[in-house]
Amino acid sequence: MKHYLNLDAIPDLQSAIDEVIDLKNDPYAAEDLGRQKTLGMLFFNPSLRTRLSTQKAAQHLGLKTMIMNFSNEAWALEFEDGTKMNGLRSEHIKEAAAVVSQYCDIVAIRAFASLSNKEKDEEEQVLKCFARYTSIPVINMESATAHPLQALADAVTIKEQLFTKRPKIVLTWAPHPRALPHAVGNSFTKMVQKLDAEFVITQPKGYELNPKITKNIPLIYNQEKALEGADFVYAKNWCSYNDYGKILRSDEEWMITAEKMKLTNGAKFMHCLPIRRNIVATDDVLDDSCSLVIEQANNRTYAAQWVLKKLIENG
Ligand code: AN0
Ligand code: CP
Repeated sequence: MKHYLNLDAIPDLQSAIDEVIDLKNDPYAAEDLGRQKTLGMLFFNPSLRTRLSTQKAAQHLGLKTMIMNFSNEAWALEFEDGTKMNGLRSEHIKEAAAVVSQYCDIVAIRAFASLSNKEKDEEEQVLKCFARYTSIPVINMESATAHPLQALADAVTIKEQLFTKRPKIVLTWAPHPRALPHAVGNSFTKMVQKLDAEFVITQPKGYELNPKITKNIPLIYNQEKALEGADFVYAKNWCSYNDYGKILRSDEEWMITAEKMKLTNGAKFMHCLPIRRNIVATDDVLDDSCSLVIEQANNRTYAAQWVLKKLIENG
């Protein structure tokens, strides 16, 4: 594994899940592995879980961390080639990436979708430019189109429920007042396709995800029908992909409630967090023992630790 830019970097998801669980059972087992090495973490957007869990993962491996917020601390970066830099952007990615490579042994980057320009977002300019101009491994901490650390943690959380039968997993769109990216939905969808599970997506018309990612997956526009017999309900909002970046509707009918959970096979409730209570899901769902959201966040540490360990071992 050279970089961790998306789930394709994982050679075998089942073994990765097992190895993440091993790390969770003995987090400090490889405490010397990262000694005298530094992880740089660059944020172009806010974070709670990704920042703290990745830092915690680094601590377990004896890695030092350096953190920088590009939204308010660093120089604004230029990513285009050959531009005359007479605007607001003070530094080019070519220098910035080369400099970061000198201070750090691994660099992790969070750079969300703009949601205003689909082509640009799909180019993954920030992540790809770092991968191109650094000489060190790059980790995706949520880019324009993918959140592979979240998806690996979610895979582990599902595995921990020890299902003896093939589970039914439902990814359901849920309302949100702001336009949110597709990254979590994309990576969750890609990940579940590698599990032995029945998988269904449910959403209102107009909220279809990128068809290249959802091809062959049953899409049911009736949420209550989709929830029938579910073992896992994964809720997430995303904005329109076809009418890129738009909120088409925000009706409460799609919120996950305790009533709706009764349609399932006693399903576990999952969400990547942060979640807006009584918008995406009601208090009685989040406060019920069916909710796995806190354990999902816990597993972020060991998913990140697995990625860091692989990159150090290979490097
Ligand atoms: C982000 C998103 O939906 O991609 C981050 C989730 C991990 N969520 C928000 O911006 C609320
Ligand atoms: N789930 C997740 O990535 O959370 P943060 O945005 O708080 O990092």
